[in-house]
Amino acid sequence: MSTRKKSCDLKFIHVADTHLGLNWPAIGRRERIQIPVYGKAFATVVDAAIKEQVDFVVHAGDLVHRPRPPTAAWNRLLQELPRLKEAGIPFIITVGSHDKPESYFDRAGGDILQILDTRLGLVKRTDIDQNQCVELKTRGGAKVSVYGLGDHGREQENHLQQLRKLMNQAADFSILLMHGSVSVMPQIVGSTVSMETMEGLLSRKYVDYVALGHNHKRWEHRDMQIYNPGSTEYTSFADAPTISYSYDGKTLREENREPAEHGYYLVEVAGEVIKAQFKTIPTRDVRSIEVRFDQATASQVAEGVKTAISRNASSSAIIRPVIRGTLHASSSRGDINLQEILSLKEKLLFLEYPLIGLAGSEVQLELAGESDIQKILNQYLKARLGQGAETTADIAMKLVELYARRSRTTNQEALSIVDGWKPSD
Ligand SMILES: [Mn+2]
Repeated sequence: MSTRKKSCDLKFIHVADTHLGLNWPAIGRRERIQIPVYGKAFATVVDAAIKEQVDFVVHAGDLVHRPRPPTAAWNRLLQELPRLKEAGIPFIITVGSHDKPESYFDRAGGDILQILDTRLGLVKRTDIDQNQCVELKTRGGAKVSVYGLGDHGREQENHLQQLRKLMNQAADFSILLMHGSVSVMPQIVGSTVSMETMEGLLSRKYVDYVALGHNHKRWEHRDMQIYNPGSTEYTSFADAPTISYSYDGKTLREENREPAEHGYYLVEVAGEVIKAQFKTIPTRDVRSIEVRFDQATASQVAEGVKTAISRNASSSAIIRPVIRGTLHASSSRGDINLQEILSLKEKLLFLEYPLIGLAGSEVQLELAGESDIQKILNQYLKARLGQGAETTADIAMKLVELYARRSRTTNQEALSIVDGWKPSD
């Protein structure tokens, strides 16, 4: 809670990273639960907006997972967004890293948020490139300005400075809707702006509330009105909480359990007071199970990991085992019976291939909080190739992403990526 100089009454929802159309993890035919999961979370937010009779909804980007979303995502969007429109609730959104068209072919067709805005009138898209500010008047007569800043990579800070020049204090309540991180966040992902800039915007009352998206874990500033709700559902193990254990060869001990919350903010402004309440949405049961070993033999590692998985086993559990620590000199990484560990998958909804970060093993992966494929690839290539690993990993990732959303132009685009790379020697 905090107080402001201006006074008005309004209520809105702040949501982000709904990733409609994602299929994670790829369980496939065994369980047909994946595709509706993200759509259901989105519907929960729409239900809440209507029930709470909010004045508007702001979405901080990554409405869809792919800029050319599957029909399931379109189906859900065309089912839910008109409900908001009928209830007279504007849906204001900025462009996330996943909403942006990537290939030249897609760019020529316009981004999905633009189509939802100008063709269907279901959203109001705001970003630095057009509609920098969406102005609206609530039923109670309050004037609201929403300044949008989508994902702009390295240009994020520059663009925010440009956007700031457009800001005026004419509205009763102003929101900065941004897809990106702030430098003080514990996990910084992608486009980032400095805390100094944010402080300037808030203390000089250019904006009253900063609505963030992009980082899938919930975060809020202790004193200032900066909020990041995180994704509405788990989109990868990087969003998932970690339960840490230690295993000494006999006993498995729980050391730490991260809290996990996914949802949205219901923000109520009463006079000068802003109250942002986090509302959780039920999610699937997703966890990383980390087991630490010290001088363990390969069979002890398998035993410890199996015990840890069994403790968390259920038919709805989606689990990734993470193995950390050191091996005894008599064992090597190759001796760990991974098939034995993976055989537990029958007891779970999904068991990910174990992530191994054991010191002394052949290729050492320094595991950090985030474990996306680019990072792993980078570390692997660095260990194998040394210099030049980063560029190689970068090109490999671009090709992987390109082929994942294969189109008629994929081969051409792949060739241009490879052509564009000139070895330094
Ligand atoms: Mn996202």
